[in-house]
Amino acid sequence: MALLNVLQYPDKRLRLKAANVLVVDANIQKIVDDMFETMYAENGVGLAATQANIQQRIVVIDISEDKKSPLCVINPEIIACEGTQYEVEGCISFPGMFDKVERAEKVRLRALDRDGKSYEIDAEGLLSVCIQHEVDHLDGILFMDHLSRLKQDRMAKKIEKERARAME
Ligand code: GNR
Ligand code: NI
Repeated sequence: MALLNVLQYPDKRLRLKAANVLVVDANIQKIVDDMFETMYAENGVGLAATQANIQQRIVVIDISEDKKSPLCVINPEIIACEGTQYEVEGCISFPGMFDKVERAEKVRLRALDRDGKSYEIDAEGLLSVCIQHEVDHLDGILFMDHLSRLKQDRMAKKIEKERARAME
């Protein structure tokens, strides 16, 4: 297993669109395992391959307290959604940035597991938010894109300032 480097905004590679996984083979399983290790090391509840500069439709999620409920999500499809919720989100690619985002309240997810087997689950609350946040990443969409232009500009400026300070 190995830790992967996580891209940080404003890295343009976060905007790349990931391609479907054609076969879930040992190569893909290695990426999945490395992504879980990286997500746990970063204290995240999810990680999309795009964040690790891998342009394949692979996501790992674990929203449990004890971090013993890994969910492997390959080629995710949100096949139904219902309602709306408005909750605070963060992102490993935006350290220290948080804001409320409007999402569907419930989603039905279809995906492949680590063995390449298709499954479907219904999700609500944080799991539903996380699924939508991660599928966005695979399409090059970031949580800040859901904010008002004013909030986007403020967040970009704040990040720019912090980067400038870190360079001193
Ligand atoms: O760790 C994460 N926490 C989180 C909290 C609220 C809504 C979404 C998330 S996802 C984030 C990890 C991450 O950046 N995944 O792409
Ligand atoms: Ni994220």
